[in-house]
Amino acid sequence: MKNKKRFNQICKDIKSIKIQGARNIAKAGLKAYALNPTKQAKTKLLSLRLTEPMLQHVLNLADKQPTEKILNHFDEAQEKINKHILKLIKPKDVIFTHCHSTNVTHSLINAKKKKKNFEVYNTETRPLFQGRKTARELKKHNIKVTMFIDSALAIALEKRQNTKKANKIFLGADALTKKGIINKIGSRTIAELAHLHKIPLYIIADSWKYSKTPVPIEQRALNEVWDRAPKSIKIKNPAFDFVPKKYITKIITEHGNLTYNKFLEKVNK
Ligand code: RUB
Repeated sequence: MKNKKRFNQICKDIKSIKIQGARNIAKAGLKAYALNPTKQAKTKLLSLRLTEPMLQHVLNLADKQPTEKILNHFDEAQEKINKHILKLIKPKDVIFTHCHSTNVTHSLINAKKKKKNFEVYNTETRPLFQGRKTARELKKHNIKVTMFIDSALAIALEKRQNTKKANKIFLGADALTKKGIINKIGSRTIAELAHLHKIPLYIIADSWKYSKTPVPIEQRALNEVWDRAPKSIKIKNPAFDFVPKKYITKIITEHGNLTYNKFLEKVNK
């Protein structure tokens, strides 16, 4: 009963975004599955966040491998990613990011610890404000952060209204597919603007997010956008958006800093 209660609490925390981001969701899902290793539990966990192939990957592995071994992968992959990011960051870089991605924040924190001199611009990420989590975490590690409201995206990327020009964009990913990546809503707009202003867009992600099958886009509760909105007003709350590979300069995974097509060759071997 105690395990069931803990399992249900983890499910609740994943659904409510208390636990958020692909890696945290996959790790928490794995923990929950260890408490309740049944077919129904797996189905329930996979129904919580639809756009999470890494969770699926990890739950499938859980039937074959010890939890410890699966968990080790996350840190090993992150360490390799960190090394590539360290080479990529140049003095005085202004790096733009969106939402909260552990693959992104961990690599930035590592670069700061290795004395890289850069600053970060980020967006608050409505409706659930995961950008605040990013800003807090980076600031805690003495990284200079400037946060913008989502609608100020163009100002955050260009040199206007006393801002600098962001010269690199780092986005995480929930899903990596044959045609491109899926990440937090807003990512497509960021990618299109990056293309327009010739700002390189880097996707920083663990390769376990790759999916050979189509990945659905999660639609979230409407009250996250407007609580008790008039019934006559239609609201949409898509959690994620698709970014075509043509907008991606490079993807940085544990396999290296690669063009998207080279990455696909690696994962499809
Ligand atoms: C989080 C989000 C993150 C990816 C990658 O969305 O879009 O960029 O999940 O995260 P949400 P990580 O807040 O809706 O879960 O790098 O931590 O795996």
